Amino acid sequence: MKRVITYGTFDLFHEGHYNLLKRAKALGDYLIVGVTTEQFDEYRGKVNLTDTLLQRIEHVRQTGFADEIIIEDHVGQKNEDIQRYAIDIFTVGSDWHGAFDSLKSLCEVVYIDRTKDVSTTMLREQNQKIIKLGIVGSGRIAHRFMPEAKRISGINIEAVYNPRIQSAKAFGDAYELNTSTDDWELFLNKIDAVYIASPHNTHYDYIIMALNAGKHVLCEKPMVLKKAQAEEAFALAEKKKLVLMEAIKTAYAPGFIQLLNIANIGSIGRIYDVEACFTKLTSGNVRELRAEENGGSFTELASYPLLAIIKLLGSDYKDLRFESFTDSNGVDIYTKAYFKYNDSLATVKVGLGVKSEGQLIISGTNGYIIVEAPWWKTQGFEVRYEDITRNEKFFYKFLGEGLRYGVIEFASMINRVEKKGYKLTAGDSIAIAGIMERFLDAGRES
Ligand code: C2G
Repeated sequence: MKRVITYGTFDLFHEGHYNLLKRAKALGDYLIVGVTTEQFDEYRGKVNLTDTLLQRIEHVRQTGFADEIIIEDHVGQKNEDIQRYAIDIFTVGSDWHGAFDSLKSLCEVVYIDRTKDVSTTMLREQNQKIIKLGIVGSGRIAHRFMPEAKRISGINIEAVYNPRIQSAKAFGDAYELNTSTDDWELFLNKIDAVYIASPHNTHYDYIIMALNAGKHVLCEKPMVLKKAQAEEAFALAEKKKLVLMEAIKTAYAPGFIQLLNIANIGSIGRIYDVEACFTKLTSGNVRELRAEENGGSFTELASYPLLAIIKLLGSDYKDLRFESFTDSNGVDIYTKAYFKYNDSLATVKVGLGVKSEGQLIISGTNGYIIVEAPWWKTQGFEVRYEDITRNEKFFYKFLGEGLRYGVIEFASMINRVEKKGYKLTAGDSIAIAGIMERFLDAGRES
């Protein structure tokens, strides 16, 4: 009996997949089909799947060609499966020609001719409207955004807007965008959604103008520096049935979401304390250090620690105070914020002129969770107990700069009827804006 194995995502199951399975089955007597998990596809750089794993498995099952269906969830698994299932032939479509030659030491490797003119990407484009995205601002963060956002299916970056036309043109040329402009109306006419990557003092006006023009908005952090502005912006988005999302990348990263899950199921008991630190050494005449642009370590960096605190403890704190050291321009270069809740404490530590260990520690009655620096790019964490033999480490993928996770969420929210997510809610962003406002007010009073 000849045993054959093949693998795939089989998203938006189509004729190409059907032909491949039919021909794979014809190569032998028994066919095993490995269907990839979303996590494994994300690891391979395939994001934005349409069908769930169970739907994809069901489509493979319905062809009647698979004698057995397995799940592929990690790199190197093919090597293991071929031995475990005593496979004679490994097969895959010719788009992979040569890619699996290393398996030839274990079994025969056959590349089956791919069916022409049909692919999941083509079908996705027919089914779903591609979101045309425009970028406001063409500075550092916009440059970091581009290589990440370009990988996301379902989104096409169309245009860049900057009131300084030279800067817009240089950016548009570098990334071959269709439109580079200093004309706001022209810019809006080309797009469905905007990513606001301009200095923070300009965010509010752009958000309101974009929402009023019917565009979805993804805005860099800190979204706004006043609670009332955040409330107004989210109310407007809701009224207009548009997505408004703050781009705090950590909130959308798989490792951070899993950290919240593990903390919230009581792994470490009741949470008594959250300590989060983020520092970055910056100098010179840069926006981050300019008083007139609301620079400083708190506005620049505290979004991340505040995210962790609000997600873990909520926003119903009873007391909040700040201690800062400022430079000669009155800009804070080192700040600590102390939160007191009814039954827990939290501390933020941020620095633009002071360097420290960028870790997150969540302390509970049974143990604590430590997320090593840089915790905001959550690649893993450890749950530690009094009895160290129970300690457990968790690892996750955090690809590139991690900006892609926010973009993926943004795209999928736009495609959802109910324009609401849970990873970073309007309430979370409003609470963060409220804390930023209190910090700036405290500075003015002192
Ligand atoms: N395929 C095909 N003809 C098409 C499209 C796809 O023959 N027009 C084949 C692919 O070559 C692959 C299978 O159908 O063998 C599944 O394709 P995908 O769902 O795109 O999965 P893929 O990313 O190719 O997974 O571990 C996963 C495997 O390595 C391949």
